[in-house]
Amino acid sequence: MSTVIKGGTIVTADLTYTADLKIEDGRIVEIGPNLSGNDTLDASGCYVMPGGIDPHTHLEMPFMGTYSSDDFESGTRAALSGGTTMVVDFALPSPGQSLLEALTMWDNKSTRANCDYSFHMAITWWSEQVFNEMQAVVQDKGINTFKHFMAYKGALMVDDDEMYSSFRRCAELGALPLVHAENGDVVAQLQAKLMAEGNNGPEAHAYSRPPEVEGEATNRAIMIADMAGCPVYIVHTSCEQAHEAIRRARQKGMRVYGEPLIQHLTLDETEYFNKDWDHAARRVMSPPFRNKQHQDSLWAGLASGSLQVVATDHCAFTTDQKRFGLGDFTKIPNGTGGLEDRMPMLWTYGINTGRLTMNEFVAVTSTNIAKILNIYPKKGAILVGADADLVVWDPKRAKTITSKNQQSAIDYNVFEDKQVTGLPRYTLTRGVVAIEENTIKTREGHGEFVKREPVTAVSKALSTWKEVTAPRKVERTGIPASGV
Ligand code: DUC
Ligand code: ZN
Ligand code: ZN
Ligand code: ZN
Repeated sequence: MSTVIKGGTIVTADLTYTADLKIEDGRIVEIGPNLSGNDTLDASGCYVMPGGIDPHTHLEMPFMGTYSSDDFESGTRAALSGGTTMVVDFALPSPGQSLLEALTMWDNKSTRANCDYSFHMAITWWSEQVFNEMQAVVQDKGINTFKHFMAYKGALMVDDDEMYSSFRRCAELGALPLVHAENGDVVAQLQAKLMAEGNNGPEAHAYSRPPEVEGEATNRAIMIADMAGCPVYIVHTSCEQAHEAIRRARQKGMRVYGEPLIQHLTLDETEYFNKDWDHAARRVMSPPFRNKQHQDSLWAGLASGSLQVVATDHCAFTTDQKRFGLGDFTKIPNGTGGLEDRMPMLWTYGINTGRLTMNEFVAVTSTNIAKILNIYPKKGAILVGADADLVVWDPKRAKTITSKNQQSAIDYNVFEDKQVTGLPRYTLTRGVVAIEENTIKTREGHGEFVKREPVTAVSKALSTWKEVTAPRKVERTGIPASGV
């Protein structure tokens, strides 16, 4: 059985050209003119692109006294309907829990996935057991990324001692540390102060997490990574201060990556000043939305390459769940959805405005992260032999985003009423059509776990270079006999 995608324009991270594309057994087998096969998908007037990869989701995650409401079935269905064909979710051991035990829990949940997926492993505590299990996670389980929370004090947060230990272990194992960069100690004090002053509404959430707490933590994570001799990936980069730290580090030759979210690119802090409590609380996430100056900085980073990936941090809570925080903003479950809307929103606000080129769009939604995660060209590529995870993108298809027609399980959408132009005509997961315009053909359980090999370090970080080029111990000729 073969499928041919016919009459489209292929767009990759570096090329735009006209060709047909033939698929067999879930893979691309031929690219060229006038191909034929058993089935034909009409791509005339469309762009054929690598399916999106969202490297930052929290599906069915226990968090802040509840569980995020999209599971691997509804979450990956939402992903496919918006042109995303792979997600990377966070396996989150509770402090004290074995990493491998947590991974089994995530393995069990993910059996329902409609598209391929992988996991990042979170380091939420430190011990000899964690040190040892990290090796099994990388070498036996095919996970080459470890997430660290510098915020959520008293819950998920790790301190600098734990982070430095884990980063050094990542360096040994060829793994990439990921960081949620916010200074959790400062956030905790600001939260207490705001509550004591009677400022308990969702707007206080934004005041408790100013850009400075993110900028400080981003700088700290980058410096600690450099001292540990590993690269570092900063998740949900939302502000100029964090972007500046990443930019500066990259300019010095450090392998530092930054990931803005589609929410931060397109929604701003005024959402928290909405008179309607539910409206504001539904948009509570960390880091919070920022002002236009920060948004412009993120767009500029995507265009210039100082920021590499657009993700969602999809962590969807219903309105009822958000209401846990009535009277105390610190109890509003943090998180927003976006899996279904990331690609159409980025196309509308990036391509249709002229901020990004189509090749940049493919790079930041798919190819760059495939390379960072070491799964390129299986994913993120249109090449013979690559998985046929593809989106046939109709730049003229338009809709108004509304929760009434969404795949996500929650009862609202943070992009409600936004007009988008640019939507999938078809989404294919390993050659199988999962979405055909408005028809959902997803198959529960079709998704497979994608193993990721460790990366051999090709260079040491700057501070490590210094260490090896300077003398380790100075042979002294003059040593005073004793102190006074
Ligand atoms: N931020 C959120 O808003 N939700 C999940 C975790 C996170 O860091
Ligand atoms: Zn986070
Ligand atoms: Zn509203
Ligand atoms: Zn997250």
